[in-house]
Amino acid sequence: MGGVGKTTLAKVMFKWSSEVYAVPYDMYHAVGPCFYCSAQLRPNAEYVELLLRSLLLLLVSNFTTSAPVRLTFDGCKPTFSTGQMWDCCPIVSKEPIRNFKPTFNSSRPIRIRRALQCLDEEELEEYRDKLETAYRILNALPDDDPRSLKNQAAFHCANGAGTIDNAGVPFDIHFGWLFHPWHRWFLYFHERILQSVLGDPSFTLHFWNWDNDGIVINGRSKGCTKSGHKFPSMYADPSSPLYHQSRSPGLDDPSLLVDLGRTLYFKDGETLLPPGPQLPDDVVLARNTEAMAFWFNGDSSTRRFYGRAYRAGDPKMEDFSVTIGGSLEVYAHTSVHFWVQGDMALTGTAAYDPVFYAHHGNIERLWEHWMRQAPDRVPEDPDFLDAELLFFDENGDTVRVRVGDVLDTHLLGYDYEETNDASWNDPILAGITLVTL
Ligand SMILES: [Cu+2]
Repeated sequence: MGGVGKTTLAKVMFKWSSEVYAVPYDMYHAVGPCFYCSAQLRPNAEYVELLLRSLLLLLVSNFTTSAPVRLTFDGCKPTFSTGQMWDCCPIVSKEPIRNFKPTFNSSRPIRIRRALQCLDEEELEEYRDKLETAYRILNALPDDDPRSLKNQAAFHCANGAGTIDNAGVPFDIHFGWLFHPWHRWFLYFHERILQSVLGDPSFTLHFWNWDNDGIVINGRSKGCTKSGHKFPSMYADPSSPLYHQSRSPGLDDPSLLVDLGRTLYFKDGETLLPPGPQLPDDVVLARNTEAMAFWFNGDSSTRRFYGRAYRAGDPKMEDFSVTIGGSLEVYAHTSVHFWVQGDMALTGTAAYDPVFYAHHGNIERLWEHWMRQAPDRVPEDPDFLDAELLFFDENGDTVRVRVGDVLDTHLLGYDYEETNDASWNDPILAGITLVTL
C-alpha cells in the first residue's frame, strides 16, 4: 500500500467542493487497532458498488446548480420511507414565518447541560421532577398545538421521512451535513418550549453520556469519570411520562451496557447487525472503545465526520456507511437508536420516545467536542452555512433559522459538563497516521 501522509489526506478530504465520497472505510480497520477486523471486511463486489455509487454522486453534485437548502412547508405530502407510508406534515402555525437569530445575553449565566449519571441524587430528583412536569403539560396540549410532544415527534418525522419537500424532492435531515445542525436546533427549541411551560428560563436539558465508559487513565481523564454506559434509569420507570413502552425489553436491567457497535459490525454481508442477545460485557466494552476511536478521530476530515454535502434538490439517501452519512451519525448515533429499539429504531417514530432528546443531547455535545479539538473543523461552504431550516418556537410560531447561526453554543446560552473520554479520544488509537490510499 502506498503511504499518504496525514497532512495530504486531510488536505484532499477537507474541501467540500472536491468531495471525496469514496472513503475507504475498511482500510481504517485493515490497518488500525481493530479487535474484530475479520467481521468487518466486506466482499469486493459490495465495495466496488459503494465506489461506483460514490462516483455517481460526485458527478451528480458537480452538474447540479449549487444552492443551499431553503425549506418551506409547501409541497409537504405523505411519503413512502423505511418500508412504510409516513403522513406527518407539520401543523402550520397561523403566524407568518419569522426569521430567528440567537443573541448572546451577557446578563445571564451560561447554563450547563450535565451528564445524567454525574448528577447527585438530589440533583437528579430535581431534574426528573421538572422534566416529568414539563412532559405532562406537553402531553396534555391539544392536537393542533405544534409544541405538543406528539407534534414535535411528528416534526422530526416530517424532516426525516421525506414528507417535507426540498426543491422538488423528498427532504431528509439525516445522512449528510445537515444532520448535526438540524438536531441541535431541534433540541434548542425543545428546551425553550420546556422552559416556557415550566416558567423557568434556567431549565437545562441534560444528556445520556453513553460514550463515557468510566475507564480512568491518569493524566488523560478529565471531568466526570462515572460510566454512562447504562440506560438512564429515570427513563425506565413505567409510571413516568419519560417511559416509553416500545423499547427493547430489559433496558431497565442496571447491569446492561450500551452496545455502540450495533451498526459497525457486518455479519454475512448484512450492513446492520440485527437486534440480538447482548454480547458479553468485555466484548461490548472493547468494541465501544474501538468504535468511538474510529468514529471520532478516524481521519479527522470534515467530510468524513459530517457526511456528504447536502444542497437544494439533492436526493434523499439512506446509507449506513460513511460514503453518505457522517461517521458519528451512522455509527454511534444509529447504534444507540437500534440498541434501544422500538420507536427509536425508525426515523418516523424515534422522537416519540422521550429518551430521544437525552440521546441527541450527547450527539450534539460530541459534535461540539469534535469541532473544538481543531480550529479547521467548521465547514466554510456557504451552501452549508446558509442552509435555512424551519422550527416551532415556545409560542408555537414558525421560525426560520440559518445553519451558520447554530455553531456556537454560547450564543445559544449553554455549554456542556466535561466528561471522561480518556479510553477512546486519542488520534493514535484511531490509527490515522497509518491510513493509506
Ligand atoms: Cu433524527
